[in-house]
Amino acid sequence: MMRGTTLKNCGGDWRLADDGYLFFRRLLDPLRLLNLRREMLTVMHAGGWLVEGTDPVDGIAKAAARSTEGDPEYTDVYHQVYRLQSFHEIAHCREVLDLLERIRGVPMIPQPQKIARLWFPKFTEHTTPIHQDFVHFQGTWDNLTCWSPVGDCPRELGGLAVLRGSHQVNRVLDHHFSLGAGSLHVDPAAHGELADEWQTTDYEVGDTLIFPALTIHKALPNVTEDRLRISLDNRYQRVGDPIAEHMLNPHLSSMSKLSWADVYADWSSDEFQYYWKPHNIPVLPKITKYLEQAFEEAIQLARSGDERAKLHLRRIVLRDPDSTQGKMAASVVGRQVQP
Ligand SMILES: O=C(O)CCC(=O)C(=O)O
Ligand SMILES: [Fe+2]
Repeated sequence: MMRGTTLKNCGGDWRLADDGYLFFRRLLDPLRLLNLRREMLTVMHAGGWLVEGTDPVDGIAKAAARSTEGDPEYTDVYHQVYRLQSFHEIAHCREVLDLLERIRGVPMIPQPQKIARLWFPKFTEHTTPIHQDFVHFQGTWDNLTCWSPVGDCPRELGGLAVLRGSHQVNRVLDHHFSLGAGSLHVDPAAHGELADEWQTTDYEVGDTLIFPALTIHKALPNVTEDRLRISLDNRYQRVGDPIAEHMLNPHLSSMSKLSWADVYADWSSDEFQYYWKPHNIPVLPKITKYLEQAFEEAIQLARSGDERAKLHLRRIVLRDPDSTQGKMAASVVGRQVQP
């Protein structure tokens, strides 16, 4: 349970090795983020997600538009947001890169796959579950995730919480099926050595939380009445480290086709287009066992009547009916499924 402990503000103090995270207030320029917020929400407004007559920057969501990763209607709007030049450019800002290069002592590069989370209110069963990033983003354990809300993010809006010191398990823990972003969940209680020290804060615009790929973390539920939670989570690696192949692609492009050429179509500058190519980063095949195991678990759980697993399988049937997983999911939940 959340003990109400607060993230320590790092200032210049390097605590990564002890705590498994660093937290900086106002690392990013708040004005730049607020401009990005307006741009992103203007796209969401055009996609029908916001209450008519409200200012897009307030992020007031229409209940009927609720969707999440895995839903085709989420990907449709998300991929429009994903085309924004400013959304990609912010991952290259010097404040972050200089800091990460001081931490690692070598040149760092943002991975091509940038991520935004556009989280609807009161859709709490889809909250990002407890996990280690390695199962999703792979590459090396030293990759650093930078999570920043795009706008203020008080606890009730569902910011990130980290389990202090959890990176010291020094291995990838067993993850199991869960609803919520990534579909994978780890139970820290199953690993006795982990202290129950969850830490979070009321984030303000510009704040950034940084952690390596083994640190256990989760999102808090967005329990606000009607506000979208918008955040960025980008990953950085040493220029010489290998990258998992899927991180070279736009996020959620496996759910709905989206190429870098599509992403770049309306950009006014090519400075950050295909910026990783000259570095010839070694590419590793994607490790598929984590998600394959979660799918198997979802099938077993759905067969024994688990509603969350059934919901997960229905999404797959809707999204991808002719794939191997889609057919197997349909054999459990049927083909005629309501979104
Ligand atoms: O923002 C979220 O809900 C998930 C973010 C996350 O897990 C991450 O940044 O690694
Ligand atoms: Fe994560």
